[in-house]
Amino acid sequence: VTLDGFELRVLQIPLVAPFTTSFGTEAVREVIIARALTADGDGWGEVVTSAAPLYSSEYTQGAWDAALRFLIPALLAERTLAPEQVAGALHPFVGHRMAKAGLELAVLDAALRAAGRPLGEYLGAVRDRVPSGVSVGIQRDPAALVEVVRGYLDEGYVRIKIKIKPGRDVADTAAVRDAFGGIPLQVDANSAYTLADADTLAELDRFDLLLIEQPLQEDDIVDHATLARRLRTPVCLDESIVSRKAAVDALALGSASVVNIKAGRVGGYLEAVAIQDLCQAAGIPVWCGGMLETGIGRAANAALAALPGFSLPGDVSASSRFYARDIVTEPAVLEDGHVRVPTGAGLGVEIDPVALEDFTVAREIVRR
Ligand code: OSB
Ligand code: MG
Repeated sequence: VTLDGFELRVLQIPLVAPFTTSFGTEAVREVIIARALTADGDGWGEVVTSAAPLYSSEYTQGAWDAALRFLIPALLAERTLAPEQVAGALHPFVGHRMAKAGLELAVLDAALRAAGRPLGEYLGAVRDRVPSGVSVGIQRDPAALVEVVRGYLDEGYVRIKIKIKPGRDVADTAAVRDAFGGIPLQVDANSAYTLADADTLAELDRFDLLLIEQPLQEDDIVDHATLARRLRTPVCLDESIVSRKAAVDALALGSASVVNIKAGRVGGYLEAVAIQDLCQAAGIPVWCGGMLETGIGRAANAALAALPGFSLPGDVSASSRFYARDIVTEPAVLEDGHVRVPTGAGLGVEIDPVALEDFTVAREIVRR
């Protein structure tokens, strides 16, 4: 595409209920929406940072600054740019993967819309819908958790993931397992433990979980391998897998037997596809993680999750799991426990300009 510029917006969108993880509680989703302005039309992307660097080192104002100061100027320095060239143009800048991913998605969307090609087809999707799992935050107590999970099961979600943290692990998991029998169930610790907690984590073995996600810290790649040998529950990495290379290393060390793939965390949807390719060749199941995406990122995640290596249900839930109002005109809905892969050109969803404007708290346009 011939890039004329980018528009960035910070949005603040209220969540239908506060979302609590081991690292904190959020009631409003703060997110950056990127719009690529090209000679052939616009494209949309989502930078999935949060307001504070609690999940990873990235956060709204850091991504905003990196994008405006370094990333966007590097992209605008090219006369024309194919989506496949974005990562290379941004490679000199260390880190800031969520910012890079959001810009790459905007360029991808613009190029694919112009070519009349759906993102799913471009990425290699082999399904027209994907099984929908739901990520359930920490609740007041295990009884409250059971009621929240019951609601999601009633809606049709095919897999439940509960957030855990020290002191809110075994009893919470036991409550859900006891209430609902053999449902597909997994837990996500978001880095809240250390190897010293191995005995507690081993207690989760009796619940026949699909996996335990990211028990230790992002750079605890060796400790995860040690822990994996102590547990019967498969260890899945989220935060640690920041690139294809990180996945290669984790698989070589035995740090993970399942991988959560999030395009934002790894610097883009193309890097995400490369990780699914790697894992598929290695016989390692992958699933698509979520970052409370708006309709933009949610459409892209549905396309990604439709690739053949995604053999476990992802955190690709309906928009209504987080939002009463989305910024696209046809938000993702749950149909028989699945979310449809959009078939229109590019992301295959249209922006609701009024909703976009209503949620915008900051806006910047950079032109060549
Ligand atoms: O660890 O998967 C995670 C949300 C924000 C940050 C990290 C995570 C999550 C979730 C929500 O679990 C997943 C979703 O968007 O459905
Ligand atoms: Mg996670």
